Amino acid sequence: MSTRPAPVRPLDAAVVAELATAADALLARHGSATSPDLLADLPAACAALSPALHHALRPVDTDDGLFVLRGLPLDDADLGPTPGHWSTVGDAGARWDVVLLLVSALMGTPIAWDGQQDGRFVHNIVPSPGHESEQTGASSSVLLTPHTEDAFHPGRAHLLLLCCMRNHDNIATTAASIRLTELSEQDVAELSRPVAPILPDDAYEQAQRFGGRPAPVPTLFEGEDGLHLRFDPAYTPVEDADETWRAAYRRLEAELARVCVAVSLEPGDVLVVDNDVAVHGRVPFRARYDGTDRWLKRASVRVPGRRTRPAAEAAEHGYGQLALEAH
Ligand SMILES: O=C(O)CCC(=O)C(=O)O
Ligand SMILES: [Fe+2]
Repeated sequence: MSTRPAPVRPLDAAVVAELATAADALLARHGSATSPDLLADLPAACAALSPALHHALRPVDTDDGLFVLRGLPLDDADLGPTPGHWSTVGDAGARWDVVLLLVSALMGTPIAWDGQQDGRFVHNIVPSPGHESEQTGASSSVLLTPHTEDAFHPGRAHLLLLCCMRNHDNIATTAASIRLTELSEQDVAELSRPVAPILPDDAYEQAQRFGGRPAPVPTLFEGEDGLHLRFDPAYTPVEDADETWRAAYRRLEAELARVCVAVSLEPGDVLVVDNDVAVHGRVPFRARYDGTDRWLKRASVRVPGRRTRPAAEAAEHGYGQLALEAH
């Protein structure tokens, strides 16, 4: 794992105050962070924000495929206890849901999934009893292996946003960019062939019930601005693939491990990951289950007009999963 620090975009006091004021006004007007009217109001709210704030939320512009937005003040005492499961969060940290929705809408269009966390646009990532060793955000005791978010789905997000509520034990999110890897031309060509499918992950209720085997998809593909990836080894039946492809896949895994950075998020940090360029994961940790556990809020964003993916993805089915766009 590389010890390079993750790129940080500091927010100045004026921009922080503007974002907080806009979030508070939206929440006051609509009463709840999950209000459909609030979602519909996001483009108008963003249009009223300053050029400085728009500039701060310009596209990801680093080879790391990510940046950390830092400077939003979060007072731990205002938060209340970390919930033990996403389904019991209710309105806890609602102001931060709205901050994250504004940041999302400044960068693109927030999306939600019919079958995940009740269709909420902002997910809560907390360790949950009984889920310790899953490959989902609710786990803790196992390494969450680096993955493209919602890799199985052709409608997956272009950007993944993780906002840190609480992280007393400095548990790192990990991220690795395809742009920093060194792979031979043969390996890139091999991994650009559609050889193995990616199965839906355990966080999706309906997709689990969907019968039939999904089609094989390419792991790597050239887009407008360079190489991109769609990678989720924990849900890829690699053992069914031929040995030449598997060897190339192993070399990709090793390269991603070599360039991987560990980002220990601080309260108020928003990590923005380009989901076409970088994969992300998390180191293992011991959950506390005492109301002081690590707690992240997560949003998924599509960038209208972005052409980074193979045209063939348009023909993939979506497993009955409905992606809902905020506006
Ligand atoms: O807990 C983390 O740092 C990342 C978890 C994750 O993969 C996600 O929320 O998509
Ligand atoms: Fe993830």
